[in-house]
Amino acid sequence: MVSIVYNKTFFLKSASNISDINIEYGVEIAFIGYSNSGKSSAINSLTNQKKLARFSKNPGRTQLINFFQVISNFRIVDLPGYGYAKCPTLIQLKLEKLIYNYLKKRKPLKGLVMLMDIRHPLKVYDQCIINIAIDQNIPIFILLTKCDKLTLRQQKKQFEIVYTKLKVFLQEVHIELFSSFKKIGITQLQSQLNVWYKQYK
Ligand SMILES: Nc1nc2c(ncn2[C@@H]2O[C@H](COP(=O)(O)OP(=O)(O)O)[C@@H](O)[C@H]2O)c(=O)[nH]1
Ligand SMILES: [Mg+2]
Repeated sequence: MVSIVYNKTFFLKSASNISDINIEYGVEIAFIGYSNSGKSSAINSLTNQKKLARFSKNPGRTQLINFFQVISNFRIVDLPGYGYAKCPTLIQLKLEKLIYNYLKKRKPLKGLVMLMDIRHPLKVYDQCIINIAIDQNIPIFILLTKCDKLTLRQQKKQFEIVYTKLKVFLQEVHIELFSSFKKIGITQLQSQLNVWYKQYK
């Protein structure tokens, strides 16, 4: 079992277009989800850094693809959050296109970590992204975020609902309860990233 040190992760670059990325080697794992789903907090928890992926109370501001280097040939990628209500339509469309192009064209992309607020899982955009991932053969690891907001019983119920829906069309369904606040699911997330890295490096 490879064990990777995540707390040395550093910001590498941002891109507003996939043709600007110009790094074609190594393994990339992208974090995807609605704005406010807890993406930046999850990346901060994963790497045990307070401000690596800045999280803000003003979601939707992050309209770029942000690359973080874990080790020399392994990156995690913070994709723009989708579905931010206050975001103007034109920007929303541009973001959707950016995300779509990234998922369709990015060769180093080997896995998706999809974050969904445990209280509102599998919304419209989530379903679209899952369909694209299936179509592109990109494995998905699902985090049901902010699980600290629910009782254990409610968490289990939400988990079952998501699992039941997804097992119909996903060959393997990987779902974890996650909380950045309570540090739940972080070692499971690290283990999955280790597996993907080992598999594709
Ligand atoms: N209760 C709870 N709130 C969280 C957790 N993670 C993030 N949040 C809150 O959810 C909001 C959005 O978080 P952020 O990481 O910026 O989400 P992003 O827009 O997906 O990057 C912030 O107000 C966070 O404080 C968590 O594990 N538990
Ligand atoms: Mg964010």
